[in-house]
Amino acid sequence: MGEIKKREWALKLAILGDPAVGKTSLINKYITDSFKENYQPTLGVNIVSKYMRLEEFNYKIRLLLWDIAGQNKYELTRQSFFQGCVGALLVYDMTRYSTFEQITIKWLEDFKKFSRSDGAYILIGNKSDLKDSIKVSSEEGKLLSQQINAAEYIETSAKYGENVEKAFKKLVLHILGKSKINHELD
Ligand code: G3D
Ligand code: MG
Repeated sequence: MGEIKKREWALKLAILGDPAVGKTSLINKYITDSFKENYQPTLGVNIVSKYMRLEEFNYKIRLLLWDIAGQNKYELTRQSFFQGCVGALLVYDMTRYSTFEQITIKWLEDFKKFSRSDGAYILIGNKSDLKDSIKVSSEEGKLLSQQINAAEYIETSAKYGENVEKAFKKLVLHILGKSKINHELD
């Protein structure tokens, strides 16, 4: 093939985690660089899209970010929620231990059961800015990420934007690294 064509690649990503861990805040911060103070539980499933520029690739990458909903609605739509999903951010709240435990009990389990077997996932400890209320240590986070074979462990603050862009970029790079696209680009 002679000419180099710019092609578009769409990646469907799931943002998973217990209620109020900061899933919607992470997405909002990433998409619009804004942080809403008022908590509005997501109803149903929210899908937002954003183009990502990666110098390394001659592809235009369009991210489709699937954000869960109230638990019950999600149970009903689980199948379509995960269909075609190639990666996930597994998010817990560093100030609430139960949300950390639910990563293995529920979210990773769901992702493995319902999405592609070669999907990549990153473990996210969110609310890193709430230094005085942290209940899950960085060591525990790192250890869990190794135990569950997560591609990375990243601590974020959706409130201040710390590591938010990095988290999405790392996830995409891991997905691209795992997929056939690398060979096509050679
Ligand atoms: P969810 O989509 O996972 O359910 P939300 O969670 O994004 O709606 O966030 C739930 C609450 O946590 C919101 O607070 C939100 O402002 C807060 N939050 C999210 N991320 C962070 C963070 O990084 N740091 C801090 N300090 N707070 C965060 P409220 O008070 O509105 O319920
Ligand atoms: Mg939400």
